[in-house]
Amino acid sequence: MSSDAPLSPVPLYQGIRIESAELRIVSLPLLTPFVISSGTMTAKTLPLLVLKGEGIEGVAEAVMDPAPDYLEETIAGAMTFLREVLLPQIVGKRFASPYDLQPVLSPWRGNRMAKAVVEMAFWDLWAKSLGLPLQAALGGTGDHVDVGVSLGIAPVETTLERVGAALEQGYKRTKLKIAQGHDVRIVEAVRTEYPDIKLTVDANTDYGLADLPVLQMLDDFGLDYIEQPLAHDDIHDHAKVQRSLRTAICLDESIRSASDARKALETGAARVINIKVGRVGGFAEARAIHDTCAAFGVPVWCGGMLESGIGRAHNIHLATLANFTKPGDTSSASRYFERDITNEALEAHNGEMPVPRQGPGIGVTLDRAYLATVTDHAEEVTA
Ligand code: OSB
Ligand code: MG
Repeated sequence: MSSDAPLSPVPLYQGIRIESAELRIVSLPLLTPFVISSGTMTAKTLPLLVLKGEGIEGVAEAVMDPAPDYLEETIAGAMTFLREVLLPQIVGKRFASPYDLQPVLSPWRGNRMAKAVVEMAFWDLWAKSLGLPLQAALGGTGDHVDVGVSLGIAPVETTLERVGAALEQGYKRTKLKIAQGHDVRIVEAVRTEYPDIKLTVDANTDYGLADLPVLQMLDDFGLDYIEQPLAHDDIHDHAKVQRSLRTAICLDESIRSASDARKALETGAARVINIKVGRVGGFAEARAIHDTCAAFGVPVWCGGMLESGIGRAHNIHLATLANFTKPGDTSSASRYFERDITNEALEAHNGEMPVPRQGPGIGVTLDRAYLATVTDHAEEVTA
């Protein structure tokens, strides 16, 4: 049947005009200092970005530290780059999807953590505008993700207590931070007490090729993987070490992009990859790394940077993608903070972290009253 009535045109999707950006620095005290080979954290300081448009807010946090100890970026550098370069290029403009941000972000070198916070906040805004959970916009499924704990460097006795507590709570994998002189002894103690648990170590770049004998000693403990033993910017030498080990190497710091992942997997530098969306420049790159690894038959897992509930929510949604087959680092926020900046508590039960679903997008909301009390600095970028 045809009708004589003219077809009514489908309204064109206009995208989202970003009206303004709220940029903060937030400081949350840590319940216990977190010690890794490259430094000790007693508080989590994070840049928080809220993008506003179409009456909706998209939120994300950035993962760089005050000092360049994990990777090169710093909070001070990122704040300048965001305030003076990236945010003025997007505020007052309209974007139909997160991919339309790439022409603004990709011309600039590096600074993937600063780019990520912009891209991630827009994904939240976009998913909310479509009425979708972030997970669905990304292509993930399921109502929870499997998680383990990351335990900072501590004396053997303390470590054994912490491992015991994590296992009692049902966490699905235990990751021990190691450093030169704090490696074989601690792994041996944990392995002796817990012969069958899923155990990994993370060196945060503390070793060099000359330390191969130590890494070969770690090879005897049935570890699921050894994370980032060598330099942050070195894929090549990881390939050499991987050839001399039975245990898989997992790369974290060394993987900034899908092209890094391809190079690492082609050269055999790793057999597992840790994806942190905040490290690699956002969800577009995180998904590209995920897909590259899947094509190589290599599993990935979702790392963490002691994020507040905002960053944790982003991580959980990402980790529902199919190739995140190993337990991630997004454990309960209450392990780190007395109080979080989200209204919703992100708590794992039996090693399963529920996907937050308080509305569309990231599924958690800012506790504005508490946020105000933990904000060190706030500014607004308007068109
Ligand atoms: O290498 O994964 C890392 C924390 C700070 C810097 C680097 C790392 C970490 C963690 C913490 O391991 C994981 C978490 O968020 O619980
Ligand atoms: Mg790591």
